[in-house]
Amino acid sequence: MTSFVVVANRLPVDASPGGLVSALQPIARSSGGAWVGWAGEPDDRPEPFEHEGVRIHPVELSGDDVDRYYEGQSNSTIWPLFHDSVEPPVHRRAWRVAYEQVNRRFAEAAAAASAQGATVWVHDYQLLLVPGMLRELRPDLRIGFFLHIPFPPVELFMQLPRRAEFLRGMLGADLVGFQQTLAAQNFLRLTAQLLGLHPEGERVEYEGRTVTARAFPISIDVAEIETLAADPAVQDDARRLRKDLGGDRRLLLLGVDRLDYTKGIDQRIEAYGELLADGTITNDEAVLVQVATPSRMRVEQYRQLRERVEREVGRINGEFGDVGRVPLHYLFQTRTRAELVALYLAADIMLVTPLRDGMNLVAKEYVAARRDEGGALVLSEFTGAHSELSEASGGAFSVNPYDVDDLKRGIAAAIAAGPADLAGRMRRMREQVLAHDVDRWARAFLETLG
Ligand code: ADQ
Repeated sequence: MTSFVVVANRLPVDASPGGLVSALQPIARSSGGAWVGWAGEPDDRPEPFEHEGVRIHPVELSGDDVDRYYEGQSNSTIWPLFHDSVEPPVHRRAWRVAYEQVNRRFAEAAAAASAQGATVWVHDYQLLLVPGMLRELRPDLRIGFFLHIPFPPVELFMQLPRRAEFLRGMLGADLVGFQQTLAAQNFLRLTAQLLGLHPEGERVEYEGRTVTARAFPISIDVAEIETLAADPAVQDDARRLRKDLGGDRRLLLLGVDRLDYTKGIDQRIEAYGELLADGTITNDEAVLVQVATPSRMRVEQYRQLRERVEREVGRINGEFGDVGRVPLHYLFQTRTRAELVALYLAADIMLVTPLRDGMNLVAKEYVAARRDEGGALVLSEFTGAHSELSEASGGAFSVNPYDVDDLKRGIAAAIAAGPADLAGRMRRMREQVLAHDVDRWARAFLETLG
């Protein structure tokens, strides 16, 4: 039993990319803690084991659990609803039942792994009920909860069947963390509207305890990215990439995302196609590389997105490409960290244009990689990263991804900007990212919880 326990849907043991694991692995390691999570394969429960200095407690999910709790309630109900319903959420009673059963399993595993008075940090939308269940099992624990995705406005949350139970689940924590202040405010407002509580400032009394709701904007392991960016082999790769894509004369635009309908990938590609069609850019001058890591491919909406994107890529290359030179390279692949950093170094313009995103770590990784103060970031208003990289620093080219004309305007502005302007923007964004890395984020959360 340990005095610090992370509880998250996934264990930090495989190479599957995703914000959560890349953010938390270094912290659990440096504090010698335990991690409760699913190993990622159905019907598989290895015994607890040690991995890179972290005690791992696997939770078993059956094939049905994966269908209902993970792909169903988590990724087809809560995920779209919390992202402004950019795809319609699907509601199924059987999914809710499985979600509750699986959340109880996680809570029991966390209770068993925690020493008396331990600090337990529960993560994300798959485990909204865990703080409340864990509180019942172990009132001695200090419980923190962090939501990595947006928390929706009151009127959207109200659509969720059994909404009060989800809210009570979150209120089981002593500290509820969000990416943005607006999300914390939505949550507090909801405790009044749905449960008749009386929030004051960022606190609310619930069942004789004080629950605090506050924004803790997540960040990245800056040192990891900077080290890779300084590596001569990575820099060689970046030069080779540019050469392969047609030399320095060609402007390189880049997108890096999980293939997810919240990321605005199809809107981005549409805007790029229109820039080619109206002659703002030509196939000789510009090339877009879109790396999309496969994600949730068993969920229907994700399969449809993949088809839409692939059709549009084919159309644009067919229409504007030439033999041996196409305007759009689409890689439906997962790349290593070093390969991503080489792409970041090679890219003149990074396109981060989600319809809604809790934070978006790719934007911060790009900025951290640009020690040369080169490059430009085109960034959606609807990302958490926008407050730091655009509102606070004026560094990014801000766009509304729902408006193709505005996307085109933002990209064109980044293309037209002079080198001194770009270097100034990058310098301001770098100051922000370098001063707020993921260690500081975790320390701030845990000190507040402490
Ligand atoms: P995600 O939705 O997964 O995270 P993001 O924050 O961009 O989004 O993190 C993705 C991570 O995966 C990044 O570290 C990125 O480098 C990596 N990645 C993306 N594409 C890749 C590829 N093709 N190959 C390899 N790696 C790739 C969720 C929320 C976000 C929030 C994070 C952290 O949706 O809003 O920022 O959690 O809280």
